[in-house]
Amino acid sequence: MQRITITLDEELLEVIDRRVAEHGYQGRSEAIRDLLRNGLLESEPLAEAAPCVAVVSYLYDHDTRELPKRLNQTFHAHHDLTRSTLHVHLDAGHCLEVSVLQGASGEVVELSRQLMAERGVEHGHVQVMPAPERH
Ligand code: NI
Repeated sequence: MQRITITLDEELLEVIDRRVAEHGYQGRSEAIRDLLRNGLLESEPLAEAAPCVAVVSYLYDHDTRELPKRLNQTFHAHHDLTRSTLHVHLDAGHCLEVSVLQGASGEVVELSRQLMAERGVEHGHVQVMPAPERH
């Protein structure tokens, strides 16, 4: 085990200290180690060809120019990867969508990035899980 020094702002330290107390950690080091492990695991990508399923969620402003149309076109262009999309009209102008994608990891990740990069799409999040091949 090695000891390192990191610099964090007060605000972040307060969040970490709350987490230490709430989760019953022995100290800050243990909590930070856990957070680092989770963060590093999450970013460990699957092989491009590996079959996966993904949950993509995002919020958008319905009135952003042509956005609903552009999203719809993107999904149709990749209908082979799209299993289902849940659309919630949050209020008069905002929509929340949750899409389930399935296919080769490389293509699924590419499509989810394309969706989240659309102008007007906010709070994009994607969770990729290994899955068996589609039958
Ligand atoms: Ni809507």
